[in-house]
Amino acid sequence: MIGRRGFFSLEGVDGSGKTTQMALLAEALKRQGREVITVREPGGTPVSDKIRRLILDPENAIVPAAELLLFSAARAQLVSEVIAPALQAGKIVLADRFGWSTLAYQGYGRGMDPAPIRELFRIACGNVWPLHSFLLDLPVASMRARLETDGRPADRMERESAAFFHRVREGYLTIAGENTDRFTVIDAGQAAESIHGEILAQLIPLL
Ligand code: Z5A
Repeated sequence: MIGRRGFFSLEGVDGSGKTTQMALLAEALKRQGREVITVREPGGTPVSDKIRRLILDPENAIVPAAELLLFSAARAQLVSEVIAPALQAGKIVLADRFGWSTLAYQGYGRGMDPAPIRELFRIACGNVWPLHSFLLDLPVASMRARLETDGRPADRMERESAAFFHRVREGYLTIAGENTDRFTVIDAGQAAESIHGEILAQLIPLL
């Protein structure tokens, strides 16, 4: 997939600080006078938000193939309705997760074949893909500690085992290692301001 100018994603396990960093980054870029939109996956359109509720509801027993298709369906709507038009209009798009999450969670986490996953990217995203992604890397134990501090009830994905999240984390590191030209791996255990500084320093020259 060829990365699109102005399109960036944040990746990492839950609690790695993506939401925090998205807010800091969007704020910094807006202060520079740039037009920025932020999106979160799954979600971001009426249909994608409904799919999000379906996927994350702990009451739903969803088989891996259906999970993969649901994430892909939510992404297809988001790309078509929001991301592609924003890029077309010359805006910067910051995504809290994009397709790399599917490779990490459904591919490495669930053990699904990456070839059909990549085919779904083509169907759902066409030629829309982040130019560069920032992997906020955090050990699973730290992730769990942060989520416990947050105190909100765990959703269907967050109820997965520690072994699942170890596979996801290792999967992310493998993906980033295979795509060094389109990933920056950042130690997410640092203070939020330090992480923000690293992301900003890498991103600005890419604009
Ligand atoms: N998923 C999938 O399986 N396949 C896919 O294709 C896609 C997604 C797109 C979506 O969850 C779930 O769907 C997710 C992956 C899966 N599931 N899992 N498990 P979500 O959208 O509800 O949430 P999330 O993306 O996983 O992350 P999150 O819980 O919102 O966390 P975060 O955005 O990475 O972190 P945060 O909210 O910024 O921070 C978490 C806490 O840590 C909070 O208390 C902060 O104040 C604190 N924090 C943040 N930064 C720091 C630093 N630097 N130091 C200390 N504490 C910090």
